[in-house]
Amino acid sequence: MKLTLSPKELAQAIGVSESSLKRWADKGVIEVTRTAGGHRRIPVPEAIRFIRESRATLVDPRILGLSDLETLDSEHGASTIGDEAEQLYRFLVAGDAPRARGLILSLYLGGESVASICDGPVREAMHRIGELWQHDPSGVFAEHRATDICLQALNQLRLTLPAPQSEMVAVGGAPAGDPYLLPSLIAATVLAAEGFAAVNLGPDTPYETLLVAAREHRARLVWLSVSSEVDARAFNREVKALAQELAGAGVCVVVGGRRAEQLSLAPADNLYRGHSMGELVAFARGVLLGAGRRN
Ligand code: B12
Repeated sequence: MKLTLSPKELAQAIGVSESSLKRWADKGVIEVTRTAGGHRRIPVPEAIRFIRESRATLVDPRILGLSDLETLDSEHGASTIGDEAEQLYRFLVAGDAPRARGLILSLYLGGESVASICDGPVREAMHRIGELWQHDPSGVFAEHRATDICLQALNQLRLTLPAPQSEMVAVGGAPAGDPYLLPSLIAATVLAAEGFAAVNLGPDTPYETLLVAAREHRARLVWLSVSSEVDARAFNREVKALAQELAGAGVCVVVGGRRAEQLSLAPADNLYRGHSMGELVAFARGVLLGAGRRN
């Protein structure tokens, strides 16, 4: 993917004149950087922000390096609200990675938040895939393949997000023994979209490792995504200890995931449970607001 675009390239990508584009840049509607020779350059994440917010139509996605979008024609794109989960499910079951990635990207460019894409179509499609085969050998194959395609799509989104503006770091992962890759990557992407520098330690992360990483990065938020069966008592003890260790530094610990729904959490001032990525966004905004007030 390209790092920056000239005004002419972005103009061509969204089907407007170069002069309009330069005018918007000079009015500050689009933020530009300048080359050593004084020419305007638009960072790709800024171009994507502009496309999302202005609801511009991307007539030539290849210019931005987003060729997956070209795989979606009117037959394959999601045409009605509520259609997306069904479409994504079909692409994932068929192993059609370019269309699945293209669909997720097109929802994002159309203005949907990362959280709503993941709480909606991604969650629904993956849940359906889990139910369909109930883990017979072909089901496990389909689950692995669908997981990999979603990881590609999420990583692609992550690369289009603006660099974090603040010193706010979030660290997280799934507990030791938990192999699930997707929920923690989703949490990282959602937090990155909120402006955090998100450090995803991924599956199978011991509590001590989370603690070390949170301290090393001076994290303000720690997420824990629990999908696998855990020993409820040990979990409670460990998570409470983690929250207590981090309380002094003002770190907020947010626990969520399929299994977390079934676990009771020991009360602690800085320990929260979230049920969705939408709720994680709400916690993240609270942490950002609190930090703003302190600074
Ligand atoms: C992919 C998959 C696998 C893959 C995982 C690949 C990988 N490396 O990631 C593999 C093949 C390894 C696997 C293995 C198993 N699986 Co499996 N798997 C799935 C599947 C299809 C998708 C999981 C997923 O990625 N979901 C997508 C995410 C986006 O959804 P989510 O986890 O619900 O997350 C949402 C919320 O929970 C929340 N959230 C998540 N994390 C966080 C964190 C925070 C902080 C917050 C606030 C919110 C939050 O937001 C997310 C978005 O809305 C599910 C189906 C399902 N219902 O999810 C079955 C499923 C979870 N698996 C199941 C089973 C039975 C197993 C196995 C036991 C099979 C076996 N016999 O070996 C093993 C157990 C592995 C283990 N050690 O735990 C069952 C569990 C049933 C149950 N009793 O709970 C399910 C539900 C399938 C089914 N319908 O039977 N699985």
